[in-house]
Amino acid sequence: MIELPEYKSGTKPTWCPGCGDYAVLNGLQNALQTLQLKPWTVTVVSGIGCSSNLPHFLSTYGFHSIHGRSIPVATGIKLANPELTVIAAGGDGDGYGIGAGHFIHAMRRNLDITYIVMDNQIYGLTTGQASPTSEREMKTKSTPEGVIDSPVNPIALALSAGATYVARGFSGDAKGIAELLVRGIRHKGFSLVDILSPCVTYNKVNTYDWFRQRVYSLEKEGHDPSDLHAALQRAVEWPNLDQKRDRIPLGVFYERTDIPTYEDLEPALRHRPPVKQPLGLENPEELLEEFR
Ligand SMILES: Cc1ncc(C[n+]2csc(CCOP(=O)(O)OP(=O)(O)O)c2C)c(N)n1
Ligand code: SF4
Ligand SMILES: [Mg+2]
Repeated sequence: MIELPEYKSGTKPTWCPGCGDYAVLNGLQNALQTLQLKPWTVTVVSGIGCSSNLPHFLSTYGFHSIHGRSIPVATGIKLANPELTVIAAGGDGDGYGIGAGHFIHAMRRNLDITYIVMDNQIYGLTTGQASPTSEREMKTKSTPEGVIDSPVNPIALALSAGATYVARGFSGDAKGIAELLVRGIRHKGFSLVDILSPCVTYNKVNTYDWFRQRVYSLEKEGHDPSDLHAALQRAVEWPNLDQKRDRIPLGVFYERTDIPTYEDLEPALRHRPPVKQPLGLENPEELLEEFR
């Protein structure tokens, strides 16, 4: 039995007190423990941002990559060793802005990875500029007269791009996050778990209270996650062009289990994954020496 503390690294998070990302870390550690995944069989890959510091606080393998590039690195790791549980994690700026192209293509490939986006609708690390999910009219350091772009709708984007597990959590509910992550990590195929994770320092609009007044449970309303059309209808409830802010669905929008993964279809993996193949170098130590 692996106990919860075994998923924690010795490094304490440096997030601001009250940051939503604490609940995501907590939810992920609980999910890994529920699944009894051995820390050395899990790799968590991030980009750059406050949220992307997450791998440092876990005892699993981790890779703190560069801005917007968690998905390509996660893809490489998964294809080199498909036996690993690969989780990508980061922020809304990282995943839905600079990394948006990678995000879309990983979904249409149905790679078997879980992508956690800590969506605070702001650039936290760089001290409060508008992000791709900032709402219209929001005043930020980079938009002193208010945002004029429409926000990205990550759930609708994921559903249309081919993700086979699409869910939304909220940092006001760490238990709910853990449940969504257990299901997402178990799911064979691309899982997006977008988590509304308030930035208490730079986003004074989308606060815990703001969300608490608007969120509701898809499950309690009898939503059927196997129904793509119903999922799309729920997805466009928020955010939407009319700026209706009354109802924000939480939970599993969609799950489909009969689509093959990229790894299932990739001819190069039919024989043996790269990690199990000989390096083809006479003296690998000599090569490694160059990087020491
Ligand atoms: C190529 C590149 N462009 C810009 C930056 C500066 N930068 C670092 S983090 C960040 C945005 C972070 O926002 P988000 O991904 O939402 O993460 P958060 O800090 O809100 O968790 C930016 C623009 C960078 N590091 N690299
Ligand atoms: S700046 Fe915002 S996102 Fe970053 S740690 Fe503080 S509360 Fe969290
Ligand atoms: Mg952000």
